[in-house]
Amino acid sequence: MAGNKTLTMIKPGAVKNKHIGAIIDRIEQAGFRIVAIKSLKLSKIAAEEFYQEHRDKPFFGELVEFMSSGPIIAAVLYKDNAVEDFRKLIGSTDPAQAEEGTIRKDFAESKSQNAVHGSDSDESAERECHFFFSTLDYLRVMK
Ligand code: IDP
Ligand code: MG
Repeated sequence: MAGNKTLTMIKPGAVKNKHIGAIIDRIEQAGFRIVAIKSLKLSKIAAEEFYQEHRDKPFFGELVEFMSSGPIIAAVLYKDNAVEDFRKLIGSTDPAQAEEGTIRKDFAESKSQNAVHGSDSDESAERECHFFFSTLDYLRVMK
């Protein structure tokens, strides 16, 4: 059975461009409940740790630089089939390929600076939610 939570980040570019409110509105209007949320700035070490699965990719250095370049919003989102539904809402990694009406189509600047993160599986969602939050931060809403 599909899980009911996913982890999003509003990335530094979208925060800098003052898109936090518009992106959160899209997320809520799509039926997700924001059950934990915070603003923070990732250190380079933290960005490397979060994206460890990509450490051998050619874009890893650029990704870490960007994700640690300014404040982000991290949030746990709650909905049936959360991971898959949220990936649909944000669209393809590259905004040039993203479907009309998706968050990345409307707010991403480029493939690397693509406005938002969304977990890619229930296993990733579990790890990523615990990267930023404790179970205690959202347990009351999930049960
Ligand atoms: P995803 O965010 O859609 O799951 P991933 O393949 O997991 O995409 O890549 C993680 C992040 O790394 C992307 O969101 C994007 O910011 C960056 N990235 C991925 N592919 C490239 C690329 O080819 N060039 C530059 N940055 C990339
Ligand atoms: Mg990914």
